[in-house]
Order: sequence, then C-alpha cells, then structure tokens
Amino acid sequence: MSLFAKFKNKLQKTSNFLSSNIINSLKNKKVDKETLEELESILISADISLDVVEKLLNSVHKLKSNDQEIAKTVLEALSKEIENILKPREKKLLQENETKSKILIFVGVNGSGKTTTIGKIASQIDNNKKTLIAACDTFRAAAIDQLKNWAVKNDNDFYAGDTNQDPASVAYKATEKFKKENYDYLIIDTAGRLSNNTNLINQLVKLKKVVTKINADNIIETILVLDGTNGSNMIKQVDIFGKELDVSSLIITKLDGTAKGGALISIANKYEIPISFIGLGEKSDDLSDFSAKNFARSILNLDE
Ligand SMILES: Nc1nc2c(ncn2[C@@H]2O[C@H](COP(=O)(O)OP(=O)(O)OP(=O)(O)O)[C@@H](O)[C@H]2O)c(=O)[nH]1
Ligand SMILES: [Mg+2]
Repeated sequence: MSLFAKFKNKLQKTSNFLSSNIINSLKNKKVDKETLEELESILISADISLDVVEKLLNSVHKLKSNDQEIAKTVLEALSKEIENILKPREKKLLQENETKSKILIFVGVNGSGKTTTIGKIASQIDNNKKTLIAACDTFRAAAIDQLKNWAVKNDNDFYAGDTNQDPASVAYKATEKFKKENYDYLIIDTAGRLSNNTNLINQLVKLKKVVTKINADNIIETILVLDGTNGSNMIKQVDIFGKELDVSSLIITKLDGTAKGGALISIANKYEIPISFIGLGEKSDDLSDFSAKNFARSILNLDE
C-alpha cells in the first residue's frame, strides 16, 4: 500500500465525517451565508479550532458560487489551506544517513501511546544502528514487560531499573551505558503522567536534566505523544508539557480511531513544534512519517 493509500484508509473516520457533511451542505450548489454557517459548524465539530475555521472559510468565501462542481472546488480549497498550515510542521525524526547519536525521551499522559510508539519507531531504525531501549516507567512492573516485549521483537538491547526506582536514576545509568558502549540511539520510555500533577512533571524535568548533563554533545529530542482521540483536549497537554520540558517533536496517535483528527490542524496552527509521526493503528507498521499533503487530502477524502 502506498503511503497516501495508508493515510486515506486509516483516516476514514475523520474523512467520512468531514467530506459527507461538506458535500451535503453544498447540495444547493451555492456558497452563500447559510452554507458558510453550515460549513463552520461542520469544521468545528471535527475539533478544528475557531481561528483555523476562520482561515479555512476565508478561502471558501472567495470561490465562485455558480461553479457546477462546487463541492469538489470547496474541498480542494480547504485542503490547500490545511496543507499550508501543516507544511511548516513536517519534520523527520529518523534521518537517513544520521551521523550523530541521538537520545529520544518520550513523554505524555497515561495511555497516549508512548510505549507502543517506541516499539514502532525502533522497528523503523536501520538494522546497522545500535539501539538501547530504557524503561524509565518504574511505576508498574507491567510497563517494563510491555517495553521489553517490543525490544525483544525488534532485537534491541534493553535496560531497566527496579519497580519504584527513581526514573531519573534509571535514565542516568542507561545514558552512561549508551555513552560507554557507543550506541547510536537511546530511547527512553517514561510513565504516563497526569498533566495537572506538578510533582510528576517535575520528575520528568529532573530526568531530562540528568540525561542532558552527561550528554551535552549528543542530540536530545523530547517527544510528546498525544492521543488523537482526545481531540482539542490535546492542546492543554501541549501547553503543559511544552512549557516545562521544551518539547522538540509531537507524535499524534490513534488517528485511525477518531473523527476528531481535525484537532491536529489546530495544534499545527497554534504551536511551532514539529510533528514527526502519526499513529494509524496498533501494529508495528502503523506509524507513518507525518505528511502535510497526505493528511490534508486524506481527511477530505480527495485523491492523491
Ligand atoms: N488504534 C490505535 N491504538 C493505538 C495507537 N497507538 C497506541 N495504541 C494503543 O493504545 C493503548 C495504550 O498504548 P501505550 O503505548 O501502552 O500507552 P502509554 O502512553 O505507554 O501508556 P502508559 O504507559 O500507561 O502511560 C494500547 O492498547 C495501544 O495498542 C494507534 O496509533 N492506533
Ligand atoms: Mg507506557
């Protein structure tokens, strides 16, 4: 399956909602005040924020209303505008021919998809790269096993501390091992945290500080994993984690399971943080590089 076909297939919940309602709202073949109001409420229902909806409607407002194929014209105009908003956020996390070692720290609330996403990403890393996976989610024994299963499956080295050990001290040991044994990647999993729990955020800040202190020369990426089914509630999480942890990249998961995929556009419009991957299912190949064009065209059910 091509990358575009995958986007289109997996983003169907959002695209069915958006395209069918938009086409329906244009059945009288006119872009008039009533149609614009209808479009506004459809876009808002897909969890697209008001400021983005205004931008999108501006691009529709300009269209000639006697166009015979007005629905298609409107969908094309919307997808262009959405692509413009998303394009600056495209950024690959895994570069081909990477020469520097990289440390990836995964953060995000409980259940957002951190551990699963780590497993998927590790399976995409070149076999000739040396990867160490570190379990710094020490709150639950099951969390360590879940990550270990992925490490075994992907043939990656694995480092874990003990249950209830200070996550920062596990990260410290893992980082020492990463340096001493010349790994190319260190991937750190952390516990899911409630974003309103200051103590837990502070613990992540401490973990990052420890890793940064002994690794000034390596690239450290702090990756915030967001559950796409949360729709516009993701914004609050970007606010909290982004401010405290200097997040360098976002991954939005579970977009296969929601009609609220429009919230990704709101995030891209509001924050300058790159989006590296999107999660499109539970299997190891259900993680795709984020593509502005593929996303914009898929969620409106357009062709490539
Ligand atoms: N449909 C779908 N399910 C996903 C996706 N990503 C993760 N999941 C599922 O979401 C659930 C939670 O994923 P985890 O990876 O355990 O989440 P976590 O952030 O590590 O959770 P904690 O360790 O509790 O903080 C699992 O059942 C995953 O299979 C996705 O892109 N699509
Ligand atoms: Mg986890």
